[in-house]
Amino acid sequence: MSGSNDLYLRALRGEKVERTPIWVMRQAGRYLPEYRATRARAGDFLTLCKTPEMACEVTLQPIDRFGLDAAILFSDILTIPDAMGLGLVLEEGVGPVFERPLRSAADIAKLGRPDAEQDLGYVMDAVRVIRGELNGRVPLIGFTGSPWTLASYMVEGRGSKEFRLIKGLMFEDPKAMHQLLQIVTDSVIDYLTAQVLAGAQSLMVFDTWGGMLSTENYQRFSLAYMQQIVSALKNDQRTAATPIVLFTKGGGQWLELMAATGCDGLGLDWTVDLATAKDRVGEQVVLQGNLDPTVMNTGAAQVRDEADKVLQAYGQHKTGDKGHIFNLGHGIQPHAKPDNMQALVQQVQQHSAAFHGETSD
Ligand code: 1CP
Repeated sequence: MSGSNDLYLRALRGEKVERTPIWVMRQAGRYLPEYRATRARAGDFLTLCKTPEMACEVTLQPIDRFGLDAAILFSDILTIPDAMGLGLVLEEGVGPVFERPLRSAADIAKLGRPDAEQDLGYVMDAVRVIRGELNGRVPLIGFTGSPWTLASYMVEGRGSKEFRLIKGLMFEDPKAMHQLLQIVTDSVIDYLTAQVLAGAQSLMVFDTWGGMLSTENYQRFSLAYMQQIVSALKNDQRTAATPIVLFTKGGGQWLELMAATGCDGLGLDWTVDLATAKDRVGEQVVLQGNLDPTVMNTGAAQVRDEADKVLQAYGQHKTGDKGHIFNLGHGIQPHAKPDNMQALVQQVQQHSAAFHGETSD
């Protein structure tokens, strides 16, 4: 594939487009043999993230192989806590672990705000190298974790199922919790701004764990800080034109609240009915999603059928609708078959034009 494809950016701006663009969360990852080969060459995951040429190589692998409509920076959400001194390591079979998790209000009080260009310069270097290599082929997405999601890892020290420590902090010492969320938010704003200045053309905020909260606490401890991020970026002329997408996994009941932040798009997980989501907020924001990622572990026929159902659920793009970007409802899993990704991309790229015809109504 050659030339320049800006379909994804046009769709994210709510413009009328000729077909539905597609990219896939975790599109560079362990399901791809070429990713595993580069990771083996790097030695470990963090070296891969911290070596811009290698991060660039794996970012481009799924673009070269499948012809997706956007590239996402290869990095991780945990780079910010790492830069704050928590000591990130990726333990084989466990996942990311912090050597020095936050265990007290005193630990939180000691945190400093990283300098995005200095302390996270390897991320900005990766963005610059990737933009150069892409050479306009497809747009590049930058990203961050949400403050609540980052704070969860910083306090728990690793992935969690019960969120005992972070919720303990939230209920027992809300002042320290807010202090932590504020310094993470300020750091995220600096980080996203630096990514845009380095060349990121859209931004995605992964609120992977916001859905673990009650509605009231979601608003106070997750959404309020994502609101600060959206407002800060929209009020800064350097970042105002860069579209921003919020994704709260498990956040289907809060779409109106999320859309009201002034973000450009919402990521939807697979539990959300796309047709209903379109009725609720489809004239305010672009909707991104939401095929169940486990379908990618089955057969190509199933992938094609389920992809059609997602396209049909959004249905015709009518005047006033902001539009749809195809994605999975969460990251593609290590057991996914690469051939299924090819089938998915082809199905969406070939079948979606029918939903973009002229209709007045
Ligand atoms: O090679 C390996 O073994 C590492 C696996 C891996 C990969 C491929 C990790 C560790 N991170 C990544 C890359 C990554 N992480 C990307 C790259 C770009 C792409 O999408 O292709 C992105 C956007 C992320 C974001 C990320 N990291 C999130 C938010 C999105 C989501 O999936 O909900 C989260 C929660 C993380 C933390 C993380 N990093 C890695 C793992 C295994 C985890 C999950 C840990 C857990 O909670 O159990």
